[in-house]
Amino acid sequence: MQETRKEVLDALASGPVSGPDLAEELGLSRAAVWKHVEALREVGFEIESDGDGYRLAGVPEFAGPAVEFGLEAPYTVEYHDSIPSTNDRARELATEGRENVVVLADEQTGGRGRLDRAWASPSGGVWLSVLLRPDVPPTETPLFTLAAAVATVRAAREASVDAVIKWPNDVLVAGSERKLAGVLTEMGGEADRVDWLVVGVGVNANVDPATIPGEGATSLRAQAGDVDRRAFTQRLVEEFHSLRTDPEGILPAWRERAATLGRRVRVDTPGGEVTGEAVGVTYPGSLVVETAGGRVEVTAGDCEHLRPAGGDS
Ligand code: BT5
Repeated sequence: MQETRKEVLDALASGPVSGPDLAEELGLSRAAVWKHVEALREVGFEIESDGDGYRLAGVPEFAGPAVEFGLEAPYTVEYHDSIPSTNDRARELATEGRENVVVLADEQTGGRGRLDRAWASPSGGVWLSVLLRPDVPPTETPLFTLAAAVATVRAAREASVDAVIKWPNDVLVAGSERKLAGVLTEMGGEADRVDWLVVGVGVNANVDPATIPGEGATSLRAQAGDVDRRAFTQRLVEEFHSLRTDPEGILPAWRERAATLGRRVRVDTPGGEVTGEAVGVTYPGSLVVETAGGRVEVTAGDCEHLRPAGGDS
């Protein structure tokens, strides 16, 4: 949101404030104040005016300005009711030189998972992509995927859903293999330098799992009832931001919430299948698997949990 509009909104939130007072406080003309108020009303903010002045009476449930309002992280939010893929849009913004943008959608018509798999994205979800230009080598990008998974788990837990992480990018409901969210990280750059990074997170928020093809999906709605998507998205983005600005904390936080550690796993990697016990995760996000033939570090692949934690060995 434009800076002045944000200031007007902040002033209205602690209102009531009269038009002339607001104009003086922000160094604007009264006509300009009125224009900002109208523009905010147009995007869904409820602004009441009476004898005492203007006052913010309601914030729209889910839209860019609403998510940006009160967001304690330095990102602008570009919202779409419907878009093919927020990752594709963020990549487009990357070619325009932008950074620190969250592309957010209510519905995606061409959502993507890893390896070009389809990602079902009906209306009611939280489908978002964060565009960054971090000063890191490409080898470090898996850390951002892990950070996004941790941030999603934290936001889900605040929404009363006990979420855990399956390496590398799935968020599941604890004690099950039901998938609540996934992360798709994409980057552009050179061998030793990242130019842009797009971290896409898809969360089945207020959606009915029956509308998601295939087995094994669940949603925040199915687990704990509808969530306030505005608050949820803000928590997710804020947690992600605080993790990425303190990268040392990412692996410990991930380990704390990992469902994969201590489990027997089968990982389908580009170099073949790896089966054994997942015993750790190491920088920058590789899974350490104790196999019959010794320890193997896996940097990428699809992981399957072979039996429940604490099960028979
Ligand atoms: C992922 O892929 O888990 C990454 C998903 C990332 C989606 C976000 S939404 C915002 C941004 N914009 C995009 O276009 N993408 C990102 P993967 O691990 O490959 O899992 C894909 C598999 O999960 C599919 O093959 C299905 O089996 C299953 N699946 C598809 N849609 C699902 C959903 N909504 N919930 C749970 N599982 C789903």
